[in-house]
Order: sequence, then C-alpha cells, then structure tokens
Amino acid sequence: VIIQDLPGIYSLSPYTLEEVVARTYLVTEKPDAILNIVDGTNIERNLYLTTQLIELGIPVVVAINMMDLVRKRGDKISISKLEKELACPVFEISALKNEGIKEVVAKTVETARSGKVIHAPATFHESVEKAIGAIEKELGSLVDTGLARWYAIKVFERDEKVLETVSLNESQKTAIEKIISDCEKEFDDDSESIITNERYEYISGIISAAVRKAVSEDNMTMSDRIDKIVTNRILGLPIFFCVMFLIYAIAMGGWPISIGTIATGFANDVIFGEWVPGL
Ligand SMILES: Nc1nc2c(ncn2[C@@H]2O[C@H](COP(=O)(O)OP(=O)(O)OP(=O)(O)O)[C@@H](O)[C@H]2O)c(=O)[nH]1
Ligand SMILES: [Mg+2]
Repeated sequence: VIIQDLPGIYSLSPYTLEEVVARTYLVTEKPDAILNIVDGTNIERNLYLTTQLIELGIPVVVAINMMDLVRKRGDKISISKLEKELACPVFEISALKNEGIKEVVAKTVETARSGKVIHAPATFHESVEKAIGAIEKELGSLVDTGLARWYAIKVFERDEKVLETVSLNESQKTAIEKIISDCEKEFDDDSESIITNERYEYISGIISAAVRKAVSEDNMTMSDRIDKIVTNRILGLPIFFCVMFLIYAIAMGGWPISIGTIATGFANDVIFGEWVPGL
C-alpha cells in the first residue's frame, strides 16, 4: 500500500499552489481511494472539499478528526446521517488520542483494494445538473469516465487550468459556452458563483441533518442574548406588547411617564407662542 499525504486544503479551486498540487495529483495519479481527514470542530468549512473529492469519482472515506474537542464542546455529529447524506463511509477519530485510527485505515485499505468506481450523486439544482450533464456529454471520451463529473463542473466554472488540459475543438467550445451562458442567464450570476452557492446550499442541508452544535452561553454576543429573550416563544409577544404600550404611554398624555402632552404644550405655548413670534 502506497500512502501519499497531500497539503491541507479547503477546496480544489485553482487559486492556491496547495490546491493545484493536490488536485493535479488526484486527477493524474488517480489514487485507488481518498482518506479525507476532516476537522470536526470546523465541519461546515471542511465539507466543501469533501463534496469536491466525491465528485472525482474516486472512492472517499471520511474521517471526522478532533473528536476529543468536538465531545468537549458538546457538539453532536451523527455519523450515520453523514454517511447517508454523503454516500460514503464516515468514521470518528481523534489523531491526538489515537482513537478510531485502526478502523478508518482498515476501511480505506479495503476500499482501495475493492477497485470500485463511484458515481458521484447529483447534488445541485435541476438546471445546474442539466447543464453539467450536457457538458459531460460534450466532453465525451476527452476525459476519464470516472472523472467526467468533476471535469464537467470545472469546465462549467470556466477553470482555465482545467480547460488547458482538455483539447476541445471550436464547435465543442461554442456549444459548451452556450450551455454555460444559458444557465448564467437563468440564475443571473456567473457560473463559478452558481456552483459555489449550490455547494453551500447542499452542505447546509447536510449540516442541518447531521450536526447539532452545543450553544455555549460564553460565545453569545450581547445582541444574541437580547435576541434570545425578546424572541422567546412564550415571552416574546408579552414583551412586544409591553414595549408598544410604553411607547404609547410616553407619546400620549395621562400617565406619569407621558411627555406627549407636556411636549406639545411646550411647543405650542413656549416655542411658537413666545419665542418664534418674538423673533
Ligand atoms: N485536539 C486534537 N488535536 C489534534 C488532533 N489531530 C491533530 N491535532 C492537532 O492539529 C495540529 C495539526 O496537525 P497536522 O497533523 O499537522 O495537520 P495537517 O492536516 O497535516 O496539516 P497541514 O498538512 O499543514 O494542512 C497539530 O497541532 C495536532 O496536534 C485531534 O484529534 N485532537
Ligand atoms: Mg499535513
């Protein structure tokens, strides 16, 4: 078994050297399996990369690391729900405490040896999936079958570095450009942002299904605390009516706190009665 450690990255975009090195390795060497080590204390940000790795069509095993810290914080991560949502094996580990390592390594080796090809699930909005499917068709045998979805998404994003490696003829280029610009018109956004947004939407669905963050009172800002009280399910409406009454009582006459009558009286008698006419 050959193990290759890749740089720590958050995405497979072409913008940093680490990302380019990692993704070039993955698409040219096509490893038998990817072990994606995720920081469990920052799971939302890390799943962005996970979704891209799954698109490569290479079997992915996910290890949620830092579980010691996750437990300490009281956050709850449902492994079975993550497995269901991501359609790949997920393990809890703590590299620091040497927990769960054996299991995840065994599963990764088994996965690598099985030689399976994964068909990445469709996870985006229907129109985006249609565009990606159409680009996959245009790319045809120009790209490796397993990597077809990844290439199609990158071409949709107009990723220059990927486009350099695919030898499209002029008519294919025109056809693909039309597919992209039609979708951009529909979403009123550029293609790269469309994919980013779709990805975040997909991830937030996964997070809300599988992760329960413990709300720590220490981390709450003053405005969070006020929100917690005034938007309380039971106290919310009574508080709202009290505040409305206070505003009414201050503005109108007849209550000890009223300044309404006094202020109008002052304006009429003093400002406009004595000062202004005298000017
Ligand atoms: N509490 C805790 N800390 C951990 C755990 N795993 C790793 N760390 C700490 O996280 C830090 C980074 O660990 P590395 O192994 O360098 O992480 P890496 O992903 O290889 O980092 P890059 O390759 O630079 O992206 C170290 O200080 C580790 O001690 C864990 O399970 N629990
Ligand atoms: Mg490292």
